[in-house]
This record gives sequence, C-alpha cells and structure tokens, in this order.
Amino acid sequence: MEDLKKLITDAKKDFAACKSLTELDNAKSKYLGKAGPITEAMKGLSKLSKGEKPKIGALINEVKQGIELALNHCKESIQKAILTKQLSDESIDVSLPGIKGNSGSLHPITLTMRRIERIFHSVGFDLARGPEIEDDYHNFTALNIPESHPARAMHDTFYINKNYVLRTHTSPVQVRYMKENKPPLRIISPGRVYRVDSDATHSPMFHQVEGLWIDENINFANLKGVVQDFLQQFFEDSSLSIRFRPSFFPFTEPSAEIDMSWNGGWLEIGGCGMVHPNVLKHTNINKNDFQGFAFGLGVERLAMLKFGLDDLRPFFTHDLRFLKQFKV
Ligand code: 2NL
Repeated sequence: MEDLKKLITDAKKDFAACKSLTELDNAKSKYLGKAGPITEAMKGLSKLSKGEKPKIGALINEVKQGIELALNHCKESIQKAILTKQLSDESIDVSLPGIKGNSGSLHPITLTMRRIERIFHSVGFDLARGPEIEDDYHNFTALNIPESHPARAMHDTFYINKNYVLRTHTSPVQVRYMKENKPPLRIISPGRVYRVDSDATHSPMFHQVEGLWIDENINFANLKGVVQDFLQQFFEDSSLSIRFRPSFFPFTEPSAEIDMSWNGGWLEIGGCGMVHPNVLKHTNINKNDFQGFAFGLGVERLAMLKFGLDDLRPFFTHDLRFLKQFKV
C-alpha cells in the first residue's frame, strides 16, 4: 500500500519535469501504460483474499485518479506555455505600414483611344469596328486604290496570302459600314493597323482613328469644324486652330493634310477629304443624294503630344516603369 501511494509523488515529480507533450506522453506510459505499475497492481488483485480485494482495489483506483489528475494538470500548463510562446512569437505590430499590392493600369494608348471615343461620342458619332485581317477588296479596291498604287506594294503591306492582308488603315471598317447602313452615317472607326515600317517614329503595328460623316449637305466647312472641335477638346485648348494643306488620297477628292497650331508653329496631325465618288459607288451610295467627309488620325501621334513624349517605341516595349506613370 505504501508503494502504491508513493507512485503519486513519483509521477508528480516526473510529470513536472516534462518540457513537451511528447515527454509527458512517455512519462504517462511509464505509470499508466500496459507494462506500468497500475496495470501490474490490477493484475495482482486476483491473488488477494476476498477481504483485502476491495480495500486494495479502491486504493489502486484512488492512485490511478491521482496520477491522471497530476497528468492533466501538467498537460494544461505545457499547453498554456506553448500557446504563450506562440502568441509572443507571432505578435504583429499593427502600427507598421502595410505591404502595398500591385494594381494594374490601362495602357496609355488605351487611355487615348477611350478619350477619343468619348469626345466623338459626345458629338453624335457612332463606333464601328471590323476585322484586322481584311481582303484586298475592302482594304484597297473599294477605296479607289488602283492595282498599280504604291500602297499595295509588298514593302507597305503585310500580306497573309494573295487575297488577304493585315489592314493598313481602318477605312475598310467604314466601307463595310457604308454598305450595311443607309445614310445619314456618322461614325468613327478606331483600331490597330499594320504597315511594313519600323523606326523611332514608326511601328509595324499602330493605331488609327478614322471618321466619316455622310448626309445630304455635308461640306468641307463641316469637316473643319468637327476636326478642330475634336482637337480643342482632346488637348483641352479652346484657342487651338487648324489649317488644311492641299494633298492627295485615292479615296477622297478634294484631299487635305490637317495641321494644328502647336508651340507657335504648325504640326501635321492627319489627313482628310470629301469621300471620292468611286468609294460612294462601291458602297451603293448615290453621289447625287449624299456626300460626306472622312479623316484619319494617328493615335500614337496624339498620345505622344498629349503626354509630352518624343519617341513612340516605349508604347510597345512593355516596360512597367514607363507604363505605371499613366495610372489614373
Ligand atoms: C491619314 C489619312 C485619311 C481617310 C483617311 C477615308 C475612309 C473612307 C472613305 C474616304 Cl471609307 N476616306 N479615310 C480619308 C482621308 C485621309 O487618312 O493621314 N491618316 C493617318
């Protein structure tokens, strides 16, 4: 009986010395395991007399409960210590500045295209889009560009095959729109265009916005008003003026280059003209009932002027240090 009672004191000492739950588990088996003294004592009960059995049996239970109590006590304090250490190790200083996440931004050309679309939309122009791979008819023939015209030569145009090209302008979008809709028509067609050309001011892929207004009494004065109003809004400068210089395009007659006032001088910004009767014919518009104007502007050119850049290549090299500056 004395040996049994001593087990509680021994167990308490052993348990208290344990520093981890694994150590405690080992110590537990030493006292309460299959080969431990409590199990042994239970087995020994059968050898005892009827008179001793209840007394010793009760004592074994008492000792077993005492050991379990001591075990649970130590288990709790070890768990508490683990939690305290974890809490102090993982403590965070909520006053520290956070880690900033990277957010995306729109490409300066996208921003410029959207700005152009918004301004023209505000004066009643609808938006027309079309395929970037065009057939020879819509890119050239319908636009009165003859077979022998230099714009058709291999060095200007990316040919997919004999009949298909990467569109060299967005005019074919307007050709398709003229065929599918009845006048009056008032559209812009912004988008990617392709030409075999590459240096500081030319990229083989660039963006163009063309405009078209066809109605019963459309003239050169309307054209000048629309283009000047657009440029004044785009550059937020109501004193901006434009001038036309006589020029030639196969798809317009008469044709003009558009210059705008810039830093005390003039700067070429695009081309325009009255839609050529041959183009009206190809798109089934009666030239005696309707006429109209068309113009073409380079989007990269407008973006460079708006953002004060002197090289267009950064628009296409995807350097985040450059692109991040255009966050809005
Ligand atoms: C330029 C010149 C121009 C047009 C584009 C056009 C479209 C149709 C009919 C007639 Cl469907 N013309 N577009 C007209 C004149 C000039 O662009 O220098 N663009 C950057």
